[in-house]
Amino acid sequence: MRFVQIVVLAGGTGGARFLRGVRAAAPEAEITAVVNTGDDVTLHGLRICPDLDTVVYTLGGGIDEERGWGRAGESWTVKEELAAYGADPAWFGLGDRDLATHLIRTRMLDAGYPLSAVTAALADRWQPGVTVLPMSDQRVETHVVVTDPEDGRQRAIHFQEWWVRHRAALDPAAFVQIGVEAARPAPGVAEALAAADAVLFAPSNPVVSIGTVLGVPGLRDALLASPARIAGVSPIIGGTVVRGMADRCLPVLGIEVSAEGVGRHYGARSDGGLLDAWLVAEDDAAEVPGVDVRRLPLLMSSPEATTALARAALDACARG
Ligand code: FO1
Repeated sequence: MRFVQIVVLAGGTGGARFLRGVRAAAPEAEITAVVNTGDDVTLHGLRICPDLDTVVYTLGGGIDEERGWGRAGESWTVKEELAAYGADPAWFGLGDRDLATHLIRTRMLDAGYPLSAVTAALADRWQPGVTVLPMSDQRVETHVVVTDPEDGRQRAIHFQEWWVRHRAALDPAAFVQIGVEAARPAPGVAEALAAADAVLFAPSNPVVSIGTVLGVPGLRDALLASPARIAGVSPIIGGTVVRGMADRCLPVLGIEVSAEGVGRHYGARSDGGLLDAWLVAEDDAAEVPGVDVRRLPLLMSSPEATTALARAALDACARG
């Protein structure tokens, strides 16, 4: 089946790589990425949107492939200078090239442009070949409730501090999406879903990436109103994550760290959930009642493997 309009819900690195595969598998299709903005953070006075930047850099050829975030050919002079001043936080790596993105984004946001317009302006330079939409133009920030090891008291820290500073070592008690109640899907999201003939969940973090996107009021309804079948790709292979910290997040929501656990969490469209199909790794068992479970190699170990995975996800959306 030739797809005309594809929508992909995505987070950061894994989502961006998967999108590269979708673009290669369906070069003739209109692809819209609906990207998580819960990781966004303001540091040193600049608004930073990690998942949007990772998607735009990856599809535009500017990403540092080894790190999976930030710019290729990066230098860290400003970071060093900030550290020399003792300017907090020192734990977040702001590259010199990457800073230009944050300076432009912050200036445009301060001038009153919505995040979707800012993202389109930044993407214009990179020509990602897909339409990159933030999940919402309203600010939504994921904060993590942790127990402070020093005094045993609970406090909320920004997701970036939990992940970048503490490598998710502090046990999370809860994830809170600050501001999500007042958020709405960004312009173009509902329209893309209404016109879609395939909707894919990238193998991104089901809690803080895909979960945050699904938590935007109105987004689930727009998904379920779509004429397209919805196929997801498991971010868990053999009971563990390929990268990131989904294994630290899933238990907080009582979700088993397995392809089956995540598939059941998203649920079958036929009984109040979202999935029509669920792609899991060859060695993973996954009983997800009401969902068409397909086994195949999931590791995005090469462009060819990623394209094959994307093609399989699209095949799972084909009718009949
Ligand atoms: N991740 C790190 O592990 N260390 C960093 O210093 C870091 C800086 C950074 C700067 C800009 C950006 O867009 C992403 C950055 N990331 C860094 C990755 C970021 O934490 C993740 O991309 C997501 O937020 C989690 O998936």
